[in-house]
Amino acid sequence: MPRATAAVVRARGHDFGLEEIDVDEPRAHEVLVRVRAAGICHTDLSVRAGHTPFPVPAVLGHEGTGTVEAVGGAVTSVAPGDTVVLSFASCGDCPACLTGRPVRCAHWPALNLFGGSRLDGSPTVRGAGRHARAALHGHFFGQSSFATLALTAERDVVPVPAGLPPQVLAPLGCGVQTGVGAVLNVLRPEAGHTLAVYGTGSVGLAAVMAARLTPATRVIAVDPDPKRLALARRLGATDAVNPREDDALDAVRELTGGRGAERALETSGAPRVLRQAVDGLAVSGVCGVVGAPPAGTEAAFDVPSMLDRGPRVVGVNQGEAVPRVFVPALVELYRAGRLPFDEIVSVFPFARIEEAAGAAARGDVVKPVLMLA
Ligand code: CXF
Ligand code: ZN
Repeated sequence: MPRATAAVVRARGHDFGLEEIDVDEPRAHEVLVRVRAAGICHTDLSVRAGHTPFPVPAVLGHEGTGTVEAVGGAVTSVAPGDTVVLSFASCGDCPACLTGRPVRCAHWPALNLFGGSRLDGSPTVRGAGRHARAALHGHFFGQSSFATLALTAERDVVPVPAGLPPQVLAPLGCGVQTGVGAVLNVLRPEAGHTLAVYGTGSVGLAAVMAARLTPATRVIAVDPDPKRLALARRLGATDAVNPREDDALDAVRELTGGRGAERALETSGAPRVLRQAVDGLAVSGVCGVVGAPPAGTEAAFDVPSMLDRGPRVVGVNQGEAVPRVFVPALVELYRAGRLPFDEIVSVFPFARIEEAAGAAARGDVVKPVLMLA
């Protein structure tokens, strides 16, 4: 069994600890990837804190890039040595997968979140040394990329050109795909529209960058951190609103001549902000919801104004992207200088994963990326 070094969360709320683990050999349709870089996403920290359910002890990590180390006997689209980006898992066989919506895969929760194993229940990772006999959960988003080796299904890796900075490729498969896809695949602002982006973490800033590729004429970034607002402006926001200084709802209405924003994206996960985002919509506006609060969180809406104004509130997962189509497009747009993802990345050595997680939680960095090799 291949041996790897992994960041293991032994119990809810505990630190990541580097440990040796064993990773299963690839089955027929699987790929073993030597991970070079892995992004930390809010969902990793939410699972670690116990806010998003996943069995522990576990190897988390659900964004990454690396080189194919070995492939199963039926794999045809990648070969050892190829550079790949890791993305979420989908079954490929259900009606949603067969109609090009892998994010809506019938097995999405089991494959990506709650399972901790392959769909058939078999583990993909095992503890080594003194943890050899204890259970270890992996296959997080079909990958568990906080390890020097990740075992994934062939359909969940995206071949990309060699030679690009791994720290830029690493976050494409979740955070970046989520923000850019929300704008380009779902909200699709039209000429003259205003897009209001609530929260300027990696998803919000990726959305702001993507808005520059659309005919939206006004892009309003809303965030309490002045440094983030300055970065949002550099990446394409035409206006910045600090809710600590101004009422965000009033500000959005004022900036849009009283109409409200035709499109909004809520990335903070705070129900109060979601309410604001919906209240700040123009008539027939659309609000995408990507911010993920703890399981069970509810939000309130003004019901009569739903009838008067016809807002649409749309949950968006992974930018509703098909990774094998969308990630290569993201790579091309980065190479052309049209989506400068490098501007939101800060790199950390793998061994400093706790420091990286702390910096992200404090908001000191936007997208921490761990360098594993
Ligand atoms: C997650 C957010 C929480 C629900 C599953 C998808 N997206 C990215 O990490
Ligand atoms: Zn994520």
